[in-house]
Amino acid sequence: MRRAYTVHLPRGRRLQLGAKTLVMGIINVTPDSFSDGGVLLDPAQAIEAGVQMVAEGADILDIGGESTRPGALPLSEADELRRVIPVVRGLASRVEAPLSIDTYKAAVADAALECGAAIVNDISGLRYEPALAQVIASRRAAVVLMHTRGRSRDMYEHAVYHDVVDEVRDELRESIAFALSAGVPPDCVMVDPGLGFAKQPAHSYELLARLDEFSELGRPLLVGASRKRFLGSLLAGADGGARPVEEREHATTATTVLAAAAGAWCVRVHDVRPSADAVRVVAAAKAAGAVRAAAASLGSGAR
Ligand code: PMM
Repeated sequence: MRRAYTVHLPRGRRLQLGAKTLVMGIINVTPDSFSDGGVLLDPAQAIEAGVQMVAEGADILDIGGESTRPGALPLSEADELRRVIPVVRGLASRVEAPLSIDTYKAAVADAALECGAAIVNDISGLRYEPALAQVIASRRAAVVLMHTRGRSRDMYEHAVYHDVVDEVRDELRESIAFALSAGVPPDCVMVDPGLGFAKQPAHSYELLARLDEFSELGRPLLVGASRKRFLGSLLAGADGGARPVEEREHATTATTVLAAAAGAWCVRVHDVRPSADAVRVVAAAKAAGAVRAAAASLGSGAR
């Protein structure tokens, strides 16, 4: 059964997470992200891309300045601020959709929240910079706690699990406990299993297959599969080479359907329209199923 959640955002705003899975559009202001690096380095272009994503059905925009692709090197705080802040500021004045800042750095999150962002999307689940938790608490922001292990440069060394779902869930539970201990209210917290992060392809598929088991955490679930390596390697061509990133869109839509059907509250994607359409189809089918179930239970009650 899909739970409805209300996530509290700064300035008295709320995100209602109901029957339809939300779509988070990705704006990577980076020269080197694995899927779209270099496309949106110019702030004006990144802002236009965000406006377009909202027109195509994005409910949230996620702005990031540091690539987290495997092997990527960390970016300085000053460079990250230079990349993301003009985009956050520009989009805050152009779109109603809540803005999320994809960073693990406390100073970058603080500046982005000051300029109008409402959500911090931390790929490290508050492990890289624990001080980020206080920033989120004091700004009354919402947070996505994603699961990973190690750093981008060495994450695959840590991709060893006995039961990937149990272990990811336990490690997310620790991140949630840490956030709450820093004063982040429970209804500001969302979780993400971190597909592809310190996961081999088989781990990502197992997580996708067992997403419903994350409902035990009692927090809304975000799923980010868009264009990831585990899709590219599955769809390898006859030459054995992975499917290029720009040809992974149909596979990404398949993951959106799986996530929505499993009750995820949000999917994070590069190409908004296909996923925005897909979540509407899943919501309509689920609503029809609910009507049928209600009618059946009324019928059995009458007998
Ligand atoms: N994936 C990437 C970056 N940030 N954040 C969350 N919450 N979940 C993800 O799966 C995730 C993320 C890497 O993909 P990108 O470089 O295309 O943004």
